[in-house]
Formats: sequence, C-alpha cells, structure tokens
Amino acid sequence: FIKTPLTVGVVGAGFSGGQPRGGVELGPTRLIEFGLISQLQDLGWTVDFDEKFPNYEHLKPKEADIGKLKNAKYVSAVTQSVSKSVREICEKGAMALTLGGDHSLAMGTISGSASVYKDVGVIWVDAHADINTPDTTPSGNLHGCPVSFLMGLGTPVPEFSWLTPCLPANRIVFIGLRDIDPGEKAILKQHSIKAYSMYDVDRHGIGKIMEMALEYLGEDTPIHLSFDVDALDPTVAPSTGTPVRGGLTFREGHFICERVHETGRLVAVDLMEVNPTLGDQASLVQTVQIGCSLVRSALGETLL
Ligand code: 6HN
Ligand code: MN
Ligand code: MN
Ligand code: MN
Repeated sequence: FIKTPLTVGVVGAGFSGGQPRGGVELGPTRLIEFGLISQLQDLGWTVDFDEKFPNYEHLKPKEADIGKLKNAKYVSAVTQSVSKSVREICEKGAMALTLGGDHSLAMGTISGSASVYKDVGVIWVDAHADINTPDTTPSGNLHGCPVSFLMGLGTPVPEFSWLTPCLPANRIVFIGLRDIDPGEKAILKQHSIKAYSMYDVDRHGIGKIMEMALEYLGEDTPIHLSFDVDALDPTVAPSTGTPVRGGLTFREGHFICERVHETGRLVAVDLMEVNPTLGDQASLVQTVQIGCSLVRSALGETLL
C-alpha cells in the first residue's frame, strides 16, 4: 500500500463540466487557501503538490455535447488527464488525493487507481448513486454517471473509449444514498450492488455499516474513498450543487474517513462537489472547513 515515508500526491481538479452550476471548479483553490496542504504536512505527510493547478480550458472542445450527454467531450478529455495524474501518483506508492470539482472526475480518479491496484475496492459516499448510464440519465449531467462508465454499463460512448471498464459490480459499496433515480435503482438491483442508504445508516449505526462495508470488500483490498460532500446533511455542508435533506451528520462523515484510515489500506481519496460560490460566506467557510477536516481524518488526524 502506501510507502513510508508517507507521501500524498494532490490533484487539484478544478472542473465543473459534469454539471450545470458554475463555481465547483473553485473547490480546490478554496480548500488549499484554507490551509489543507500545511494541515496535511502537520500530520506528518510529505505533500507532493504543484502550486499551479492543471488548467483544463485548452481541453475544451467546440462541440462538447454528445446526444443528451452534456459536455461529454470535455468531460472525457479532462477525466482522461486526471486518470493519468492519479495513476502516476499511485505508481510511486503515494496516496492520491483529488480535490474536485464535480463528481464526473471520479471516472478519472478511479480508473487511475484501478490501473495500479487491480483489485481496488471503492467506498462511494454520496446522497446519489451516480450510476446513471447514457440511456437512463434524466439530466444528461455526467456527474450523475461516473460509476456506470467505470463499470461499462449502458450504450458505449465512442468518445470515452479510453475508459476501459475497471470496476466490477462487487468492488463498490455506497454509503449515504437518499436520492436515486428510477433507472439507477434498477441497475443497483440488477447487479446486486452493495448500497447502504440513510435508512440503513439509521437502522444499524455508522459503526456497523463500516464493518459490513469493509468485510464485503475483503480484508486485503486497497481502498479508494470517493467522498461527495453532499452525502453530508445540507446543514453540515451547505455549499454544494445538489443538496438533499436527511444526510450524514458531522461525526458520521468523519467516522467513515477515520475507519478507512485505520485499515491502513487507503490508497486514494476524492473530495468532490465543494462549491464555494453557493450560499453565503458562513456556508462557504463551513463547507470548505469540513472538506479539509474530512481529508485530515482520512489521512489519520483523529485517531489516537
Ligand atoms: N452528484 N441523479 C441525478 C442526475 O442528474 O443524474 C443527480 C446526480 C448528482 C451527482 O451529486 O455527484
Ligand atoms: Mn456524487
Ligand atoms: Mn451527490
Ligand atoms: Mn495512523
């Protein structure tokens, strides 16, 4: 897994093309302005981070949509670039930390980690399942589709031919779900995908949910944590593009991060959908600060 001395490679993926609202591309900048890099150094990590963020503008094609898939060519180009960045970090034996940006980026992050760790298990923390296919997506927004693209479900999109299916249905666990489209529900059922909704979190408690999730993925599995801040309740993390009531508490969110850290098998983390332009100043500060603290927890801050 991660080599000592502990090194984390940071990908600042300021990209918003997977959904319609501007502002989420500023997530990485704000997280870093709030001190994330030095916070991780204070935890003892060597942080490999290029001050200048990758600029994706030059990848933007003129005709970006493909059928109803909005910005599909742009999303494909950017996620392919992110995939390469994450792969290179993983190849070095460092942890890959990707700061989003919208969740379509996970096509890049998970294909990158899976190319190095063939049996990687994904813990996907989200209000949404993000498993719409090109056929089922009601919105055409690709941040609602990354999981199906990684799994190779639905009608193939030629522009995404670089993305070969790398995530078998039994290598992902969802936690925090509460807003699933009908087509997504059918896919989860059809492929018997392990998914813990907020009902399950309430019923069992987050401690038990994490034990079940980790046991399901297997005890030797490298873990990729893909954390969408909208998994948290909107009162906890308000500045995000698709908030849904009834989400995870502050502690439940942090517990997930702490528990995966404790396994010693965490190889990649995504922190997605922080949109610092939504809501007032207090909401922005609160959401960015919680983004930083979730990452610190995943990198070992809160365990004694
Ligand atoms: N996210 N299921 C909806 C859609 O448009 O496909 C919402 C997706 C939200 C995606 O929050 O990362
Ligand atoms: Mn998401
Ligand atoms: Mn979401
Ligand atoms: Mn530790």
